[in-house]
Amino acid sequence: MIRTLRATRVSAAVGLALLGALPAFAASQAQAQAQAPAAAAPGHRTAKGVGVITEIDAAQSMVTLRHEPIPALGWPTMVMPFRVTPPGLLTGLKVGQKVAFETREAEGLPEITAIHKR
Ligand SMILES: [Cu+2]
Repeated sequence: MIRTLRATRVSAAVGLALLGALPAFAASQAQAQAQAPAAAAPGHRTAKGVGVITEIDAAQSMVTLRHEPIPALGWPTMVMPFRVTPPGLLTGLKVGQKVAFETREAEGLPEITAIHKR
């Protein structure tokens, strides 16, 4: 009986501690969302990758990359097209260049939200 009471007190204390931490957590989440690109949808994963440009379609704001594995998204090495947002990110890039990029899951094709020569 004594043990049970103690356990109850401990879990109550943990619960209170978690409640106390919540406002700070919520604030940091709000800050992170405020700093994200305007179109960022909650729940869409983002990740960084490295690859080589195999095709650029500036008219469609598309780039095709042979990218290295991206463990955060569970992607192996592959060649795949990305939508580029904003399209101006493609300026100055050429087929054959090695690039570092940031990608975000989206409806349809994943989007590249940052890309530059390595
Ligand atoms: Cu891929």
